[in-house]
Amino acid sequence: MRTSNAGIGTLNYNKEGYTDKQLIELYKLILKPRLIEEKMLILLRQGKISKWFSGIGQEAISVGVANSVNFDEYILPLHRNLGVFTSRNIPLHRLFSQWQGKKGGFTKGRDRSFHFGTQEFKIVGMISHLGPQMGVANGIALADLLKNEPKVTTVFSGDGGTSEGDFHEALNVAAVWSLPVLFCIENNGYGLSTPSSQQFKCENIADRGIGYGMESHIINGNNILEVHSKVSKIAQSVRENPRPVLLEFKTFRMRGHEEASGNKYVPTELLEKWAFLDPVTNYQNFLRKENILTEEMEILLKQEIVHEVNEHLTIAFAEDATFSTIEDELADVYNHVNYIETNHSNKTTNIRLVDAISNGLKQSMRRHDNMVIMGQDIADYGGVFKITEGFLDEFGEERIINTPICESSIIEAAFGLSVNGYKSVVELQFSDFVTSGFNPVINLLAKSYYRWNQNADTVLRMPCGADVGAGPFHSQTNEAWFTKTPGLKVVYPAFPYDAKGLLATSIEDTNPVLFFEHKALYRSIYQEVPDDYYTIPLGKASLVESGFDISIITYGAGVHWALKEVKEHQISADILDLRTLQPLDTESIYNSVKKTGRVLILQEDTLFGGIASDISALITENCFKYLDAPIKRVGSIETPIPFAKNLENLYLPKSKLYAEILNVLDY
Ligand SMILES: Cc1ncc(C[n+]2csc(CCOP(=O)(O)OP(=O)(O)O)c2C)c(N)n1
Repeated sequence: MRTSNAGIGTLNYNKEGYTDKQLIELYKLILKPRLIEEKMLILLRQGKISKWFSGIGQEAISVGVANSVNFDEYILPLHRNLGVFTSRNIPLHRLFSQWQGKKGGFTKGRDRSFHFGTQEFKIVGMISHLGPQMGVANGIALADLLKNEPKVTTVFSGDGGTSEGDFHEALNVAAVWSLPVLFCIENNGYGLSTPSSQQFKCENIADRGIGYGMESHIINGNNILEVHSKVSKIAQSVRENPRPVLLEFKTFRMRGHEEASGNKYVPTELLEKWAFLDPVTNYQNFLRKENILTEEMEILLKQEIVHEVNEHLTIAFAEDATFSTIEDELADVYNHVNYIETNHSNKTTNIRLVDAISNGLKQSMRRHDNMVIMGQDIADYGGVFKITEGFLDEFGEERIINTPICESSIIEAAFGLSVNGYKSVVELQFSDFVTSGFNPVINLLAKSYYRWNQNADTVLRMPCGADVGAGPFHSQTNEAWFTKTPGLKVVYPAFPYDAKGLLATSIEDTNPVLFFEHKALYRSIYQEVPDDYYTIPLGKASLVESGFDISIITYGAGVHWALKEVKEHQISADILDLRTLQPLDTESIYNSVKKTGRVLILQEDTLFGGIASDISALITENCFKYLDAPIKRVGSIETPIPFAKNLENLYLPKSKLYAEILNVLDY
């Protein structure tokens, strides 16, 4: 059955506790987005702006909520929340420029509509995927708790968005961690064309609060006074007693999903019924009936807003179209931080790769008070690889945070922490499980700096790799999923010394870094490692073996496989351990190729679409005339990773490596 929002009855305004001045102020605030929208709809028809997601009929929520919280508290709005932006007093010309893709906006023309954030106005805008907003809010709220600041973070979602896993993960995390977040769900009856009845089964979204152990409320979303008075009270109580609260606002979307899509699928009776409940005209009528708003005042208020809109539109239209250069665009993909290179004393200890990582992580925690580690089973248990063993005692449960099994939400929280001034390291239990958090890595962490100059100061630790008899879901080395995505850095050490120094640097670096740790190397590779804290720059390969006949370019376990063959068969080879894959040290690659003229690129991952292919292409493009033989790529066979030892051996390229080296040498 096609049912939609059950409705909210009538609008009864209760002005108790409000002065006339405050009531008028709220009217001005709710009128403004309505008048801006009316203007935008005209401009849209004239082809002067592109897409428009209308919030008409829902303004009482954006405006009521935004004015219930303080200006120094973060809000995370969605596509229909113009009232949030106007309530934060963003100069309108900046909004207009943003919508026209101009530099006076917030994304230098790189992202559209409300897809931006601004630290200046404490707003974190959405990515298209909707749901991640909620996990980000958790991270921001967690940072407030860590700073002991009594603040509340407010995040919006539509009813459709509550079907996303992000919603469920975020509510669960917020409840378990008692985070001061207001989850504001605007139940407007439809998600695009899908009515609520096809979106969720329970009667009210608020009913879901029980399942998460979370307080929830249903609020009449068309009644500005009800929204404002109730949310103000709840926000204050959350500041005093930090906890998440689920707020369901019953409302209706009066126009189509976006202007081009229309709303033919909405029954006319519904539109008529809700037109009677219009949040702006009803409030206006109430104020008029109470003699708080006179006709003259009304005209004056409207004139003022229309004048402001027109004035700011003129500014935005006068602004030049956005131009840029390739250099400028590339320069904004990463935050170019100048961390201090740190050297170490000569005191060393012979330790394993796993110890070096643990050691580096601990020293970084000591160095950065604003750093937390999050992961599954990392606190008392010390993590499945025991890398954080003992950390809880030294740093406490505030900074060593066990997480529920919800990779997406935790990666989103890492971004929120970064927005609110915290560094984080997230331990993925196995790198395979990053698939459950793929969206925020690719779309949130990687793109935010380019979009609105917001860095994602987090390191994702990725225990990876085969040769451990662990089968298809605990053996992958999935770096290629990330090296392809601008905005991410990818580090992949093969030795304890490198692992410790590169981890320290990755943590210093305020860009998102995926730090791959090969499980088969954890306890098999020893090295003298400095006891002190030290850093190693990213983007510098290491020539671990020097020779003349062939360049073997590799990383991770491949370095050790290559070393074994070269030593055993006394081959005169360069073995270049890339150490970081993004940024990639092309200079060292080309220097080695120019010296030997023969190249074998070895990766543990399946061959097709891996980084070996790109390195091969780069060498062809830049060093073709130095080559004495075709470039050979060596990788695993194109299957998932099998469990049984013999099958795994068949899968991995180790056993064929020597023959392939000979082929290149003999060409
Ligand atoms: C992950 C994802 N899937 C699909 C979409 C396309 N999409 C954009 S908005 C929307 C409907 C959202 O409905 P709701 O959350 O109820 O918010 P409303 O638009 O009604 O305010 C859809 C399906 C998207 N943006 N992201």
